[in-house]
Amino acid sequence: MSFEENGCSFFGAGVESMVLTLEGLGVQALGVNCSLGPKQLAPLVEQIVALSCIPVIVQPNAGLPVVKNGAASYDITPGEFAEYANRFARQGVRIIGGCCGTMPEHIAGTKIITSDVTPAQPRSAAQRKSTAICTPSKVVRFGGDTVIIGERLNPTGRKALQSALRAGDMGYLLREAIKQQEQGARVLDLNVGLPDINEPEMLARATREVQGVTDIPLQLDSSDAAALEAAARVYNGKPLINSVNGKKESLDKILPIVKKYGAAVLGLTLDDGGIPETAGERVAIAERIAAAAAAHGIPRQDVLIDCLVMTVSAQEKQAVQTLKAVRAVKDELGLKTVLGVSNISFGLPRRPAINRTMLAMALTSGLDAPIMNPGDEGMAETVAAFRVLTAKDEGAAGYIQKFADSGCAEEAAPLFRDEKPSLARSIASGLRDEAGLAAKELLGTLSPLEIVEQEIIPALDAVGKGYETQKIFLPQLIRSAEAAKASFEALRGALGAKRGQAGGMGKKIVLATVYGDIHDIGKNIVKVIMQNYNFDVIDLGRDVPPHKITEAVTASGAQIVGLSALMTTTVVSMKETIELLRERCQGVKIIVGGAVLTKDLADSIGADFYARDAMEGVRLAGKAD
Ligand code: B1M
Repeated sequence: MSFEENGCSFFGAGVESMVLTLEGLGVQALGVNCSLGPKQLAPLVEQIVALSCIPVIVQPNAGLPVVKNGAASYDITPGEFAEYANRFARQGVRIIGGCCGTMPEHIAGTKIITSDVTPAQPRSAAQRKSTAICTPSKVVRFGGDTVIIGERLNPTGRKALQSALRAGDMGYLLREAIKQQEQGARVLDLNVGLPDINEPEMLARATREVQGVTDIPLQLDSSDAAALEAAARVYNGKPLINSVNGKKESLDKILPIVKKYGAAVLGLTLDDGGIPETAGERVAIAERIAAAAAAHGIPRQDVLIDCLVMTVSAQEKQAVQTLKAVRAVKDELGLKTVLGVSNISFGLPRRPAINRTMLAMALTSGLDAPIMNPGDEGMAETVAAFRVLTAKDEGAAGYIQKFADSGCAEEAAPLFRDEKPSLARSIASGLRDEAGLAAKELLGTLSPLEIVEQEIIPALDAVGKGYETQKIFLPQLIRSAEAAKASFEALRGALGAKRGQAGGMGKKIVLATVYGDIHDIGKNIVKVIMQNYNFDVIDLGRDVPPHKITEAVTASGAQIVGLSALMTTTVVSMKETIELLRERCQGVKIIVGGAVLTKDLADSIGADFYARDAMEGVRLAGKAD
C-alpha cells in the first residue's frame, strides 16, 4: 500500500490496520510502495517490520519529485537509495525494489549493497500476542484497557429498531451507532436478526452503512453463517465475529468464515449439552474452541471467549461460576474475555444495581470487554472508575473529562482567556515542556523575577482557585505544579546569573516548608533569590518536623530561619515550629511566608516577620539579626 507522510494511506488507513487486515486475509507478503522516498518511508517501514508476521516489501520512489524545466526529477541518487535499502534489509525487510524515479542504477546499487545482508526473520503469528481488531483508521486491542462493546445495535426487544429495519430505514441504526461511539463504546456489536428479514443482505448493508458513519470496529453478530459471511466480506478492516460455540456444527460452519476473512472470533462456552453449570466445564469448551480455531489456521490470540452470564434470579449460583470461568479463561488459557452483562439482573427490581455490581466483579475477575449499553450511567461510571483504580487512565484524565463539570486540563487554560501569554496558559494546562520553553522565551523581554511574579504565581493562583471551585481536579493540579517547576528550572540559570548581589553578606539562613506541608515551589524560589543576594542558605526541604529545624539551626549557627506554609492546616505546624525554636534556639529571627499567611496571622503565631514574597523575604532577612 502507499502512504502519505502522516503515516496514513490516501484513504486514511494506518500502518497497523494494514498489517492486521492483510495478514488476516492471508497475503504472503505485505509492505509499502511508491508515494514517498526511502527517507520519508523509513519510520513507516520500521513500524511495519515491528508489527508484521510475514515478509515485508519496500519499494520506494527515488525521493520526492521536483519539477525542473517542466519535467519531474527525483532527488535521491542511486548511492543514497542503496544506503537506505541496506538499512531496510538489516531491519528485516525481505523484498526491496524501486518505484517512481528509480533507474536501473538504483536497483543495481541496491542489489550490490544488500547481497551480504541476512535479514531478520519475521515474527511468527504465535509470537504476536496481542488480540486486536480494526477499521482502516482505528485499532482496538483487547487485554490492556477495558473495551466497551456497545450493545444497542440489536433489534431484540427494540420495537423502533425492528420497524426501521423492516422498512429498510437505516437512519435509526446509524444514529444509535454514532451515539454509542460518543458515549465511549470502542467496538459496536451489530445484529439485525429478525425472523422476516433477509439477514445476509441486511447485515452486509448495515455493516457498510455503520462503517460509513463511525470509525470504530464492529462485532458482527448473527446466528446465521450466511449473514456473517456476507458482512465479513464487505467489512473494511478486521472484524470480530460473534459467534461460534462448542457444537461441532457451529465450529465447522463459522471457523472457515473467520479464517477466510481474517477476522477474530468470539467463542461462547456452550455445546450440545447446553451451558454447563460449572466453571471448569465452560473453560474446557473454551479450550476446545481455541483448539478447533487453531486447526483452521486461526491464531490463538484471535479467539475471544464469552463465559456467558445467566439470570441470577433464576440460577443464583451461576454468577459465581461465570466469574470463576472468566478468571480461568484469562489466566489458564491466556485468552481474552468478553461478557454480555445485563442479562444477570432479569426479573429483579432495581436492575442497574445488580448490573453494575456484576460488571465491577467481572472486571476484577479479568473481563477485557463488557458488551453493554455505553449510555447506561451506572455501568459507564463503573468502567471509568475501574480504569482509574487500575491505573489505566493516566492522570484520571478520561474520568475527569467524562464527569467533571468543566472538562480536562486544557479547559483550565481559558482561566487566562487570550490576554495572557503562553507561559501562564501552559502552566494552567499542565504542559511541562511547553512551560519550560515559554519561560526561556520570555527571558528575552522580562527579568526572571518578573516572570515568576507576573506569570508563574498568577497561573498557580488561578489553578488553585480552579481546584478550590472544582473546575479542575488533583491530577491536573499536580500537572500544573510540574509545569510550574519546569518553567522555574528554565529560569534557574538566569536567576543564578544574578548571584553576588549585595544584601546577605554571607548570613546563614535555614529554610524549610513546615511539617505536613509538601508545597515547596515558593520556598525554592525564595532559596534561589536569597542565594543571589549572597545569603548562605541551608535548605531542609519540605514536610520538615520542628526538631529537624532546631537541630539544623544549632548545628549551623544560622541567625535566621525562613518557614513556609501554604495550608490552613499547616499553619498549626508552623506555630509549633516557632515555639520549639523559641525554646531551643534563642535569638534566632524567624521569617514566615506562604499564600495562606497574613501579617496578623504571622504575628499571632509568634513570628518576627511576615514576607509577602521572595524579595520581601530578602529585604527582611537583610535587616534581621
Ligand atoms: Co496544593 N493547595 N495541595 N498543591 N496548591 C493550595 C495551597 C490550596 C490553597 C489550593 C486551593 O484549594 N485553593 C490548598 C490549601 C487550602 C488551604 O488550606 N487553605 C491546597 C491543597 C488543599 C492541597 C492538597 C491538600 C490537595 C489534596 O491532596 N487534596 C495537597 C496538600 C498535600 C500536603 O501538603 N500535605 C496539595 C498538593 C499540591 C501539589 C503537590 C499538587 C502542588 C505542590 C507542588 C509543590 O509545591 N512541589 C500544589 C500546588 C501547586 C498548589 C497551588 C495551586 C500553588 C502553590 C504555589 O506553588 N504557589 C496552591 C494554590 C495557591 O497558592 N494559589 C495550592 C506559587 C508559589 C510561588 O507561591 O508558595 O505562596 P508561595 O510562595 C511565595 C510567597 O508566599 C513567599 O514567596 C514565594 C515567592 O514569591 N513565600 C515566602 C513563601 N514561603 C516563604 C518563606 C519565606 C519568605 C517568603 O521565608 C523567608
